Amino acid sequence: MTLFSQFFEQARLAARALAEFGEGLFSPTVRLGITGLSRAGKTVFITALVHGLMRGGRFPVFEPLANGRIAAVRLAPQQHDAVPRFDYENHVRALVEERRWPDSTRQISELRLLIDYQSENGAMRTLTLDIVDYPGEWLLDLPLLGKSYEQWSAESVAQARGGTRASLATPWLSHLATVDPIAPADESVAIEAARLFTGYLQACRDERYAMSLLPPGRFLMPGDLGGSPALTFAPLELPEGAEPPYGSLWAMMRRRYDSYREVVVQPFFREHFARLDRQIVLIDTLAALNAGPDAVRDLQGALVSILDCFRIGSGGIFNALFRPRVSKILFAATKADHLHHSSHDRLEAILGEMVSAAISQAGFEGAEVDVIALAAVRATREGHVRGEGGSLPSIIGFPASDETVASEKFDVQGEIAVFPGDLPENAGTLFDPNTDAFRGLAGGCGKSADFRFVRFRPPQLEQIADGLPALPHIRLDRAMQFLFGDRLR
Ligand SMILES: Nc1nc2c(ncn2[C@@H]2O[C@H](COP(=O)(O)OP(=O)(O)O)[C@@H](O)[C@H]2O)c(=O)[nH]1
Ligand SMILES: [Mg+2]
Repeated sequence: MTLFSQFFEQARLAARALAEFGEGLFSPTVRLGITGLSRAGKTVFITALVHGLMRGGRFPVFEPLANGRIAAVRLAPQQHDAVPRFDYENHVRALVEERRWPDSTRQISELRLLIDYQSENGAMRTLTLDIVDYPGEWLLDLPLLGKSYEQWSAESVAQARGGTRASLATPWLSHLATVDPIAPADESVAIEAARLFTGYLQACRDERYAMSLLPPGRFLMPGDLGGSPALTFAPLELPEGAEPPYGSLWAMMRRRYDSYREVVVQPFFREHFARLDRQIVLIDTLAALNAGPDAVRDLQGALVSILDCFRIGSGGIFNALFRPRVSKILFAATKADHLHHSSHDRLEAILGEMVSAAISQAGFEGAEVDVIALAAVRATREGHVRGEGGSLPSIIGFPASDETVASEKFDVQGEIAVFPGDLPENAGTLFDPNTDAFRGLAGGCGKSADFRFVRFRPPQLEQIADGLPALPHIRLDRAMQFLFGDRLR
């Protein structure tokens, strides 16, 4: 970015901040970002939160509701006309009436809620809560803004050759070996390279491997850009210190990488990310534990990248492009209902360990950060099953129809009880770099993996006089209190 365009950005942001500040004086607004990698639980979280607020769910820790200060919660037309609306009505129907998990979304979307409440001094007020759902994959693109195509290529190729990734990258790497970067640009070579590279990224995301750190984010979550030239590029193996010959494949790939940064990455950070006030980052910690130590390390790397986006006052190119104004960030381990409650605190401790390591690695300062283990929707109840060592704390629920355990498909109609495995008391043992700390599915051990978390169907609800009640949850109220409870005082 040139100096002039940086200056222009700064001026534009300052003008906008002033305008939004003025607006905020009349109607207080919180823009709450909900992010997380695909399948972390964003859609379920937003649906359960909105449904719970509108139906007056059981939220003892969410103070304004518990104290009866919330008079009404309603949906309102959103602020931005060009952003898709979060499809709340369809998602809630799926979850509550049809007892199936909502369809996954691959886009940014918004939903506006108006909360009428009585302030602590007795006055009636309305808080506007703008909920913004966006793919966490897109946050992982931030580092690309500071990297040339050549740097990114070298790093991506090196990364693909190490650890678990190597075997998954074979088809792409063998193609790469046949590509001459200084040959004349050829669209069909670019398409094939992008296809194989995307295939490699997708294989890494597969639940057996559950890798997290996989930029460019739009290759996995294209939004509305699938198939466009800005997404049709891939790393090349390049001679060091040289410049691409005019008209070469290398030159074309570099141009597309640069467009990706300009037309995709920068607008996202400027138009959406920079406007958030509060943020929850949903993390499927259990999926990483399921997959094994490599996935846990990879998730750790992704957390560092994510925190980098929220760093205030880091200077340089990022701050010229946007100033994060998020004042509170909550990292949440989702799907805690896959564990017996005796393990909820342990799950929180595991994520807490990862987040504090990421905070020191990223040299993070800025927002207030907290960590929680939650289930936006509780799909299970608890019980005990008899095992070899006596009675084991287990969870009971209806297995999702497509669920398999150690490659055996469930064909049961009724409920099942599962012992999901014990999380370690000392979270540190999971991150010991000197040992393969535990066994996961990526190791190919299937049945002997240390943890195996089963997917359940959403819970059955008892009909009440005026429809279906709010969904059961675990600690959703604590998350709400942290994220916007203070704005309802
Ligand atoms: N048991 C349980 N499963 C959940 C919960 N949240 C998400 N899931 C599961 O995770 C899947 C992905 O969730 P979704 O909200 O679509 O993820 P997104 O891609 O981040 O929007 C769902 O289809 C459910 O199977 C939860 O609170 N409890
Ligand atoms: Mg979603």
